[in-house]
Amino acid sequence: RTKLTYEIRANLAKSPLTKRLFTLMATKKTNLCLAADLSKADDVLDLANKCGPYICMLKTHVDIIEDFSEAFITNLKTVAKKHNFLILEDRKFADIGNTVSQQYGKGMYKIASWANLVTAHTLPGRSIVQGLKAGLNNDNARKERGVFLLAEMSAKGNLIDEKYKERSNKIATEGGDADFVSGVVCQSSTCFGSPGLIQLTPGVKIDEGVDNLGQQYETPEHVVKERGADIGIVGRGILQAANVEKAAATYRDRLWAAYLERVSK
Ligand code: UP6
Repeated sequence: RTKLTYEIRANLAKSPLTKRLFTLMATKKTNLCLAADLSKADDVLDLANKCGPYICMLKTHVDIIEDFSEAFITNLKTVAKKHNFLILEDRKFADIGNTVSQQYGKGMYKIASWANLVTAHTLPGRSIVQGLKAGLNNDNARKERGVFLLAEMSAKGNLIDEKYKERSNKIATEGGDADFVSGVVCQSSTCFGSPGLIQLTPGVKIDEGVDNLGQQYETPEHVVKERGADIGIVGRGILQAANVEKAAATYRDRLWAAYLERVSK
């Protein structure tokens, strides 16, 4: 899987949205996902405007935003269209299907109406994917939607073991949900083998190390070449830079160069 180009893998993807993401990465030449972990709507929009040209996806935690409004979503969608990136709401759903379907489609945020992609834990089993699908109402069901399933975490001391990882892989690759699962959030190339799925890897920073709350970082080159990341997620590496636009360009360049090297060998 990790030796194939994104163009080839676009043709192997089973969901139209995954194909679209692979193609977007290949044409825009970026495998950078920016984690926009800011608490003011305007700050997220400003960041998205500045870094938009360098990213394939913007990752949100909508429940961090203090002044959330429908206007924010309208504006975010406009910026996403202008700069050609997808929106991933990192909700990390983890409940029974019936609850998840409501959390996805209803409430204040109506995530299913605007997020191209979401994340979910595999802890509840396959029903979590079915619950998400059930959360798409008639209107949203016509839009392209997908989920990334968590099979590993970057947090130090997390409880995920080999068996959990293997079983998560099965949920992602087997069964009838290939049209909805876009990939896996994980830390190693052994998480799954299917070339039609995308590996999303957080915990990426030029200065590797650990933060004071257990987040573990590896360099862009390490996550792409040694850990099998197809897309690297970068938050504070960019957010805390003096110039976010310049930092986004640097991360894009380094992640992309690592990918080119990986597929050329
Ligand atoms: N994230 C992780 N590790 C995981 C899963 N998700 O860090 O295993 C998410 C966090 C955060 C981003 O929720 O939004 O990726 C990482 O941000 P950082 O680069 O600022 O640490």
